[in-house]
Amino acid sequence: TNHMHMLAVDFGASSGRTILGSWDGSRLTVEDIHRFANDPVQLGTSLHWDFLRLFHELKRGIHAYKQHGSGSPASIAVDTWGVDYGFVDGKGKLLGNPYHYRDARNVPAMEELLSKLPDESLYGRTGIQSLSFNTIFQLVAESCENALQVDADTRMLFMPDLFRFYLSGVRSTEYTIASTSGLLNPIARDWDRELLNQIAAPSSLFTPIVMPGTAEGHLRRDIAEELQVGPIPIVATASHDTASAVVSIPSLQGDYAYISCGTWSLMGVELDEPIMNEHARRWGFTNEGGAERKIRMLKNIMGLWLLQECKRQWELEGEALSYTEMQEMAKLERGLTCYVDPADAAFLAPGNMPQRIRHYCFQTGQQVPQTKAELVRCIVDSLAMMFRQTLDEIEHLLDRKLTAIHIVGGGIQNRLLCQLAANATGRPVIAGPVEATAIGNVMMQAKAHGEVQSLEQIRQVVIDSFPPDRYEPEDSAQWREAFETYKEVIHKKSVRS
Ligand code: ADP
Ligand code: LRH
Repeated sequence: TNHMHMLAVDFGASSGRTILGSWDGSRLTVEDIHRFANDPVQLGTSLHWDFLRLFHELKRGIHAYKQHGSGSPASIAVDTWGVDYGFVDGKGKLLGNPYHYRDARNVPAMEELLSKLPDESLYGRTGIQSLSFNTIFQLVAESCENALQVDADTRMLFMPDLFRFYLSGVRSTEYTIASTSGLLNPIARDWDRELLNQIAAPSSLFTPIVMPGTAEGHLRRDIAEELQVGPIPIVATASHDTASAVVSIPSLQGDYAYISCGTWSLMGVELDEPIMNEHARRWGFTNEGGAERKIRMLKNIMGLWLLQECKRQWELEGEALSYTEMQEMAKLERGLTCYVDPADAAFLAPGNMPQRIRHYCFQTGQQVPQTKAELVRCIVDSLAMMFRQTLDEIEHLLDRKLTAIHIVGGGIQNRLLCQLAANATGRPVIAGPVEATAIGNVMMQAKAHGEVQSLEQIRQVVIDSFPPDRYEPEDSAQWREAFETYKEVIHKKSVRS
């Protein structure tokens, strides 16, 4: 093989990046060529993504590649966060601006649907945990606003499909992103038509589903002319960011849990078939689709969102801190003094996070964190505890012990979190790669080009190309004891509310 260049465009919920992947036939190197913020916009009473700006950044990334001077890339692929979508009419016009999954309209829509269709039966059909922002509930909200009464040529496209459509003109739905919607049958890996009927979504809205690693069309001629590049092939990669992240876990064993750690912490295991029993439902596990027909059985843990919102609040107050500073100050704290339940619905919407965390601690009769350092430490301790609890639940569901925790994504730059995750779980934490999502995105493009054949082969490439860091568990006895306190606090709160 000659050197091959591929562009991965990874839109995270907090920031996006264009990564250049260079493949030499056995190893991959990656290089950032463009980075940008992804700031949602509150417009009137609604919270939206700024799709036009994001599409502009996508083009700027392709332009940056051109400046880089490496000739035409072999392909481009886009991945994004889960669940969100837009509508495109028969003429290719975007109808409205895509909503942000944290928009307030989803909670009542979820309650409305669950009052007609109990969670047990919904979960039994889809294997997806009922979170208010799942596409299915968003569509119920659309339906209440009569927004699903569209003409027969209109299609719903998930965010990566939407970007791909505006790059290539092809309207299709990639499997891993569709699997986040709560609209698929996880065994058939296809739309659950009966369910679509039940929520009054016209079946004409939904396009055929393609599997990740499929080349589909080329960069539209008008964009190619605008950017003065050639007819670059466009690939449908594992276009749910978490699915691409899981593709690049550097292990060939099956005895670990992974955490894809960014805005969210997605913790779980890779399986061949979903686990959809009553324990899995009650504990909040979801069964999303992975590359190579795998199932990602995982839990959506609120994650570093809690830190992001503290950081944003402190900026508003004119006391900006970097993530590095936040982490350094929290490291000096004693720790294990107070906890929040990261899954508490009070933390989902954007807002004054320090105040909400103090309120939670006050309500649960704990020491209330006063300083910024105490607040950050409370969040990181709580996340580590939730990882421990989730590990226990996964081991129970699988009926076997797991020997390591793999953490990938931007969150591994929080070294304190990695160490505390090891302490809390009593397992070594293997951290990296930091750009797991973009790497998975690129390697699924390589697969579409026939450069690699299997998930094992891809993971061997990641092992050879991106050596991870390792954290050994410390202070195990102290953490075991503290875990009992954490569980009491969480339990007390959930019983009261
Ligand atoms: P997403 O894809 O969801 O937008 P990323 O994978 O980019 O998220 O990870 C973003 C998170 O990484 C931030 O919320 C922050 O907590 C963490 N992070 C980024 N840079 C640093 C840093 N220098 N030190 C510690 N944590 C960091
Ligand atoms: C993480 C993520 C996660 C959820 C959420 C909405 O970026 O994709 O897996 O789906 O966003």
